Amino acid sequence: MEQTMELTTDQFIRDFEQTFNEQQQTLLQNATPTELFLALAHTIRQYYTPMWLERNESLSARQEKIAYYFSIEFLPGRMLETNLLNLGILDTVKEGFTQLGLDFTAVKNAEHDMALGNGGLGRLAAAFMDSLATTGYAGFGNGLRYKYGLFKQRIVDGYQVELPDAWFGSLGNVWETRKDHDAVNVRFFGNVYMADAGEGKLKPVYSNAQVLRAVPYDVPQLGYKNGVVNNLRLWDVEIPEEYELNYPTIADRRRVEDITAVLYPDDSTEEGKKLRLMQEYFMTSAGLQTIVKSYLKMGLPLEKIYEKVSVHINDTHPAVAPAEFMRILIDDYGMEWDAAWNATTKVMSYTNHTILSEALEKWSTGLFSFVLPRVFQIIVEIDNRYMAQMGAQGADYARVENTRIVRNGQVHMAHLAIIGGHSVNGVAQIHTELLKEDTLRDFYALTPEKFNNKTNGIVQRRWTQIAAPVLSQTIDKWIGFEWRNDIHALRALNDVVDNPRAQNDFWEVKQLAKKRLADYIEETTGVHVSTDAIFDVQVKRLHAYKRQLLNVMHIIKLYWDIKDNPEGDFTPRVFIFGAKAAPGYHFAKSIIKVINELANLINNDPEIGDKLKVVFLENYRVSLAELIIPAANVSEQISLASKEASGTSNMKFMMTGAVTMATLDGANIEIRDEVGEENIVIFGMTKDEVYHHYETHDYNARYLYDTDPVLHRVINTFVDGTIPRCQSEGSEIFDALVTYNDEYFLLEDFQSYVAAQARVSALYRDRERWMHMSMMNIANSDKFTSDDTIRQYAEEIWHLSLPHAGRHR
Ligand code: DL6
Repeated sequence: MEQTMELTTDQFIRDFEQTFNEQQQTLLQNATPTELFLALAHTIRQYYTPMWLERNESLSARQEKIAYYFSIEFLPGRMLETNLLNLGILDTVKEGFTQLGLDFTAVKNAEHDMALGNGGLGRLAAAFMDSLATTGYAGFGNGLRYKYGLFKQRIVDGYQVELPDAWFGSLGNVWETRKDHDAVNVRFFGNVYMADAGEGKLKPVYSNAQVLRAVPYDVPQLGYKNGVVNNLRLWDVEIPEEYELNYPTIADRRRVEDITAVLYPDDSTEEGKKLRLMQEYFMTSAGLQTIVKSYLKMGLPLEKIYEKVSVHINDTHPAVAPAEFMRILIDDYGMEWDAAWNATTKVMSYTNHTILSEALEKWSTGLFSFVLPRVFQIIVEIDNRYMAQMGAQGADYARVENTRIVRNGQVHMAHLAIIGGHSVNGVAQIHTELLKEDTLRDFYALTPEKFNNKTNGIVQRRWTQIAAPVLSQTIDKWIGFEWRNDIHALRALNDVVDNPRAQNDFWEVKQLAKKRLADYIEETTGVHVSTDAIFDVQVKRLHAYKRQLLNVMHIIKLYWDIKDNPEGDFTPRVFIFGAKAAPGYHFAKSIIKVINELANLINNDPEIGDKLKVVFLENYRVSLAELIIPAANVSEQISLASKEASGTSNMKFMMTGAVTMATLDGANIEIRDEVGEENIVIFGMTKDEVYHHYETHDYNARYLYDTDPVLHRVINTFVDGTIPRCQSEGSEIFDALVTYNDEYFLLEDFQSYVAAQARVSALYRDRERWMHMSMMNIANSDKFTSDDTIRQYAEEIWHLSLPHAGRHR
């Protein structure tokens, strides 16, 4: 049943003014957007706090099973509007602000993005938090309370410059509540040996360990109009009072505070690696300790903890969880190994988010046993028992050897997550198939029953109702309001995709979004772009496999086409990029530099004019995505087939009416299945063709470069001085593409990409056809709701019941 707050505008104004007066002690009209934001956030806190308390009480009274989602990243972006929307009071509050003569947009923009994530992985975790609350399932997040997010990106002379992202800043996190009573200790380093504990049992004895205090801060996760409030628990580190003397200087204390200072500290040094491992263990141990404690409060037997608790390992960062859980059950609560192992494997489940082996974490046994000596002992024991058990079952020796946890001096974290759990899932159909066939094929052969697929999803409410309010109103106009509560109702739009008046409305909506973005582009980069042009967008992390460079090569081709024939009949395009490169990823940073210099060249060439523009928007983040995505005509999803596990921006673009330019990779394939072949533009090799090259070693990039004159000219452009101020970056790119045989097959896919882009230009000129495609994308995007994805996790992996029925389905 829908449960929105009963709140009149007058009541809101009274509540807001009272909170503001108590907090700020100044006149409303003199207040800065930040002061207004703080007062508004505190007003909202008063609204949801009773629901939060009630939720916690009812979950424990009913002894509900809870799933805990452990993730090193959570990327919610701004929370203000989501909280208002989910409480059902967004319009009331906006109206209240209008009546008070205050600018709601300025206040909303005063909130810093909660940027505890890097990209898709963290955004997915945040989406799942929203969807868990919205569907009503008891699913809680567990992560770290970083003071600095990934990094703030500035572009200086075309180069990426990384600045600390002080999102936490002086305001802190207005949404959080410190839960002191749930603080626990976490132990690192030292020596450990097993001593006789009587009754034939052993207990660990530690010496010289470092003990740190983990203090939780809870951030409420509100369901959409259903009164449900779940919890995202973020851990912070403190020095326990009894150990204060060990940290006499500020520098000593800072070293401890580093554990929750920054997301993904540089791990190119041993110190950096150590810090990351400490971060991962810190949040995992603290989370698991409190989970066991709160389970025991129910008075139920610990061996049956799996009946009330699921722990989900999101990517390999929290993959120490099975070993730590074993440690807690055995060392802290005296459980026998077999009972503990039975409980552990039933509690744990794991999502893999990549087939790139470098992203599947491994730790050297030296470092691991130094930082976590007792956990290492347990891992070795798990590994030995695994080998023995598999041997006893007569499993293929080579397979067992390939899947063991401790191997060649390394601890393989993905292996621990798989062996120590009951479920492994990929995040799109093709990705799960690849895990089974390739990346994890030995595991699949040994334990096929553990494998399943859960295609990613997005919080469509954020990408429509918040990011694209005018689009949302237009959908209301044509199919009514039901889709706002039940996204599957969006399919009614299929009936009007060829209605000329509807097409016109949706065209105008896109033009408005493009105008908003064009203004932002002009304001931030000084580049004027015409909204008559196709807005062609690629926003995502910068990585060679995502092939931003293929996009660049096509832009260079267009540049030469116009230069060769300035009077030709071109369909104008604005290419928009947004991307952060990992600080240590040199090649990705070179691509950023080249994009910026190419943009300078093109944007300042009067002969090119409005036919072609290139824009790189700095500091891509959730709030910027909310501006960019609804304004896109074309969504670039051009990774090498097999490499993008799923992608989620592809889903956001689809649902706001962009047409996808796609390889058959990740969730693009499922998007094609939903919209139909004729409403998406597919190009490039299939994953089987890619694998064929891997098997036959027959790929020859230099041959393509030598024999295709267009490619030849495009690639030479990187090094012949046409693009100024990037000689060394251009050479690096040339070498990657030609000298080192083009790891991601850009040259092979180039002509097919160019042809597909030419099709896009022709299609865009046929407005009826284009609007049909665009609206078909919106109308058929419901499959990608994270509400349905999370239902599948809840039902098929975590086996949760529905304590509070969300009304949406
Ligand atoms: O599952 C969320 C997201 C996928 O949509 C992306 O395709 C995938 O690249 C990303 N994976 C990661 C893990 N590390 N790497 N690379 O971020 O997960």
